[in-house]
Amino acid sequence: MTKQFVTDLAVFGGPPAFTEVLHVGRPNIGDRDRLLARIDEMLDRRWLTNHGPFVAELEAKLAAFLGVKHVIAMCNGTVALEIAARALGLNGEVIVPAFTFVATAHALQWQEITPVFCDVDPQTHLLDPARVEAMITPRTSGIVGVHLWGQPCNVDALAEIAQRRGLRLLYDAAHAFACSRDQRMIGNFGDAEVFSFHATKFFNTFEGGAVATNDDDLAQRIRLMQNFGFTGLDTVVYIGVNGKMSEVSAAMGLTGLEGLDTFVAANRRNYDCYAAALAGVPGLRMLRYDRQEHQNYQYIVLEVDEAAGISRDVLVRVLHAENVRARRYFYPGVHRMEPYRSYFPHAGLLLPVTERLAGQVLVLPTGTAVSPDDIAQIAQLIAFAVANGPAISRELNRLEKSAA
Ligand code: T4K
Repeated sequence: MTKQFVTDLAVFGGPPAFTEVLHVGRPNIGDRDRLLARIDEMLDRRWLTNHGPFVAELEAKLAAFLGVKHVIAMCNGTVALEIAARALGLNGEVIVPAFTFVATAHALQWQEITPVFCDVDPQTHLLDPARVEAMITPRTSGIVGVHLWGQPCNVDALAEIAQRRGLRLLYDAAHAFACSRDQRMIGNFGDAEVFSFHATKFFNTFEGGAVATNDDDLAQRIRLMQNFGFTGLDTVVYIGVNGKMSEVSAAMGLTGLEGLDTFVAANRRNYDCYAAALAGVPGLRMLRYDRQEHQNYQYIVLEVDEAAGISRDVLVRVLHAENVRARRYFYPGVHRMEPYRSYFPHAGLLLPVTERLAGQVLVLPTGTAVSPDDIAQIAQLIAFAVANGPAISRELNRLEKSAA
């Protein structure tokens, strides 16, 4: 529905553009019949978890897909990060970006490893290797890079720093399943890489995750830690937790793998629609992916700067009222969340790019649940809001004052 006047916007009482809410991270489901057949098979087998045949099949298929020696399927990405960090012997301080999901830092702090927040590159939003070097102290044991939005970190520069300074290098690849760097799949870089297969991810196992590594010893330690440290029926040789993936999750994963091309195609189509429809809207920058690489195109990321004449937060308010649930990932920055805010109240001084991005970035709905028509409407709404930014902000202020 085209908006003619500012007062037509739902935020001012007009009818919302969408009757149903459009979400970021609507799960890709895949072939329902194939999934239900697998669940039937699993129930008939009465083998529901603890390294069942679906988990084994999924791990083998993931390893082949990524071209990596070991894939260890996990119950979620956060536990996978915790186990990988522990198996790598991370301790003291570890350098991480603050422009990420809070789990990246929590996985360390949970084990009393101090995350040291490092700023990111303004174009890619990825850890800036030059700044990483400056954050290293005698207590630093490693670096956790995040392949944010599915883009690969500067893996060469980070590997060089890690090697020269004797640090472990772990990647949080939660966003980067099915993405590549120089045609090499993410999963092959650093000491290990951790995927999330959460429902909101491009490829999901309801809840789930995995560690990928080419290091045999590390893979062995991770497997032990993931299963309480058991090596035999009654033998425990290591401290461990329960990080196992269940069979029903693996069934979802196997079904999702069969639908991967369809998911990518829908995301790429949506990405192209957004790029075309938003080109030329002042003050907006849409994050561009390298089309020469494998990409999952799962995140439609916009930066809204001063030239837009509307703040990111007002734009999000306008979109939410229209039932477009755009997200302010990763506002306000992990360093501004507890416990980090209390531990490091001045961290923001060293994170100017993170601070700016936390105030300017928004992520738009995509995936198989979003159609090109939806995108045309969302883009129209955004263009309308930008064209009328000052009037919208004035009217919102006026309403707030009169309500107070
Ligand atoms: N590292 C990074 C860089 C990550 O992004 C994440 C997870 C992790 C590590 C940790 O991995 P996991 O332990 O989660 O495997 C969501 C996800 O819960 C989280 O997995 C994800 N990152 C993060 C970026 O997004 P929230 O708090 O935004 O979730 P929520 O409930 O608001 O859902 C997001 C949107 O998805 C909503 O608009 C609703 C929609 N949704 C969600 C679910 C669960 C659906 O439509 N259907 C669903 O089933 O964190």
